[in-house]
Amino acid sequence: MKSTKIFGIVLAGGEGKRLMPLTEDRAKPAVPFGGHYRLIDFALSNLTNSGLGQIVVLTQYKSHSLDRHVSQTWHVSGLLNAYIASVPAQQRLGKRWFSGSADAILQSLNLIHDEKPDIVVVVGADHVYRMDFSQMIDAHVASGAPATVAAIRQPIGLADQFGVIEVDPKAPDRISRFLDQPKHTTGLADSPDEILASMGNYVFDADALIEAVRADGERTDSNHDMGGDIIPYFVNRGEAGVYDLKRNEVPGSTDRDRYYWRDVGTIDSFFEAHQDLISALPVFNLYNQEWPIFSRQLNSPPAKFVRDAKGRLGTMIDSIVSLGCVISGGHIERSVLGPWASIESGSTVVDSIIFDRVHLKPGAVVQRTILDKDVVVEAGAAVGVDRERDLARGFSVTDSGITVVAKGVTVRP
Ligand code: ADQ
Repeated sequence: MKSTKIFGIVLAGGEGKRLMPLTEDRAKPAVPFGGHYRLIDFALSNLTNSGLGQIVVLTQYKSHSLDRHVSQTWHVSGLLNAYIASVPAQQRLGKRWFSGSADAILQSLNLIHDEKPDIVVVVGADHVYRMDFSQMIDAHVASGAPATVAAIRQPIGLADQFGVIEVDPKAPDRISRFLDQPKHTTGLADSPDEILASMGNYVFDADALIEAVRADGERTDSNHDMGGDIIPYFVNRGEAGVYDLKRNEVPGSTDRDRYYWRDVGTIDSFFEAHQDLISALPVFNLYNQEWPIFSRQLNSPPAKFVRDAKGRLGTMIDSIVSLGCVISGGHIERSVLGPWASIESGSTVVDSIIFDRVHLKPGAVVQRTILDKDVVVEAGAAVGVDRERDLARGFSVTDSGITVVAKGVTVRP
């Protein structure tokens, strides 16, 4: 019997405007997350743990650090023709960039033709979750639908951020209506405060996907988006199935994180997803060894907590600290530190997220703040404690009071 051949496409070309300034210099899937990960590691870990061997990452916007991360971290064995390849926009259909995620696939059809898969799995690159795609593929094949959309229940107040799925109660596995980021919608029959949201992950019969993106490419009234145009195309033909994440059993998951999925598209949701990592009983468990989240291997010494010259302790509680950090007489609380942070005497980091190589000089204070790579906080300087002052210094501050300091900036007293 011929085995089913599966090809994975990761859509990684989004700009991530709402994550500014973290996306000023990098594509959203390359934004650091949880210490030494990057957002794309979640999608790629899920796909590889699900057994996919041939995966392309379609990039476009400020893709340099993303390309470098994919090539340095995700080099898989060439045996059995397994690969994860980052593919930049190549202008194969004329001198234009991708106009949307469906156009990215249309312009990359040569990659599908090369492999001749039966099934194509298409996923976004900016969510934090665990999912076994092999189970979704089995459900897709069993349903007979040419397209299947992964879905999760979300609060109705967030409906305008998602593709919202409606099903006919008589055929609950088929999508009857799909509304892309609707302003108004009604809740689920069994739960009026919730909607069924598309996770932006899809399984297609390869020939049906090819036909759909080609037909979409001919249209002048399309934005050429997967969620906005391709999924409605299948729904209008009665050919779109839905797969609720609730059906997915990921090895090693607990009841707490079995149904965990976060779109980290805004600074607030990015911040909250970090809080989900660091409690004693984490809402999202990075330590599940049966379904590892892979990332780059740092060539670095371990983290170190030491007394400073005056005997003040270097301490940390409810936090994650990456390799290469040195905490000398400083205190870290409810925070996530990326690699090679240097936290000097008497400085404190509370409720914050710190990216690679940040340096806090003696007596610095960081609260409810995200510090991008290579930020230096000068001795005695404070950030995240006075909103007006942070705004006056050119930092971003969200409505909920999270300050973000861009890459390489020096914070002065
Ligand atoms: P959005 O995330 O708003 O909604 P979109 O901006 O198309 O949709 O991004 C989807 C993925 O495609 C992201 O990973 C992004 O990086 C990538 N992408 C965007 N433009 C691209 C381009 N030109 N080239 C390559 N890649 C590109 C989607 C779905 C919704 C669903 C939410 C879940 O459209 O239906 O509810 O995800 O968060």
